[in-house]
Amino acid sequence: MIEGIRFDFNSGNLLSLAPQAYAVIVADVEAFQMRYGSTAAIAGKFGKSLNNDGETIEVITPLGVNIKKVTYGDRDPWPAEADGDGFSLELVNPGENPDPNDPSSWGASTAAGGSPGVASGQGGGGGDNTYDAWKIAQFSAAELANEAISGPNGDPDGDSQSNLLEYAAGTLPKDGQSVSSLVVSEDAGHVTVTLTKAGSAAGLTDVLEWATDLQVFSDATSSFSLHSQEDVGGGVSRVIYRSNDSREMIGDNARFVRRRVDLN
Ligand SMILES: [Ca+2]
Ligand SMILES: [Ca+2]
Repeated sequence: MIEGIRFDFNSGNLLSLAPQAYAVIVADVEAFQMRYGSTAAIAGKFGKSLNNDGETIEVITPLGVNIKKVTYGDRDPWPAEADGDGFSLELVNPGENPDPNDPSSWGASTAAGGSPGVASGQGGGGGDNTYDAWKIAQFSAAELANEAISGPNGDPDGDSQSNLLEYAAGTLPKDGQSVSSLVVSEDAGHVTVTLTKAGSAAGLTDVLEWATDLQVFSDATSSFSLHSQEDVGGGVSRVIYRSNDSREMIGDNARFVRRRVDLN
């Protein structure tokens, strides 16, 4: 079928497929179901893996007739988001029988982890923008089984930023160099707080708190307004909040500012 992997549907588990139905072929059934649940119809297993940089895929009938052939890539104009960041390459309108060799027929999955076995963006265990979907894209099956590593409070890269904060801020949970910062500054007499946010992060309470000492923090949400938001790439924005009151009026309240992230 292709250079990297080969799969014969005749020897698989699924010999027919209804119109517009989905099936997957996977490398490891157990690992797949651990990540995505058992909703997807699994036609069978393949060995090896597809190349992240591009490869040719062919679908051939038992009589050797080529039904589809596509050589995908990972460079422009192919969707860059699908290159190694946990997003999958998906046909945008599969029902319209698009030309698979035209890169514009393809897009990156709406959620990290893709949506194997169901239509794009329709869930599938890894298909929504939740912490669970994010961790599936970030961690291996063995790591997912260990809450201390992949759970929201885990910090496997030892950068003192919990997985949950890395999810909210759009940083990498297994790269200690990939960290987010909270920069408190002053702009025209007002307090500004600059931080990064992953645009896809959902299901979170992500708020600013402040305190006059390091003991008692209180919610500062209503004291700040969104000042600016700038796309810094990779689906991450640099967001600046600005205090509604002047620095002078706030007094000591903003001596300490922190970001609190909780799962809803
Ligand atoms: Ca960390
Ligand atoms: Ca990190």
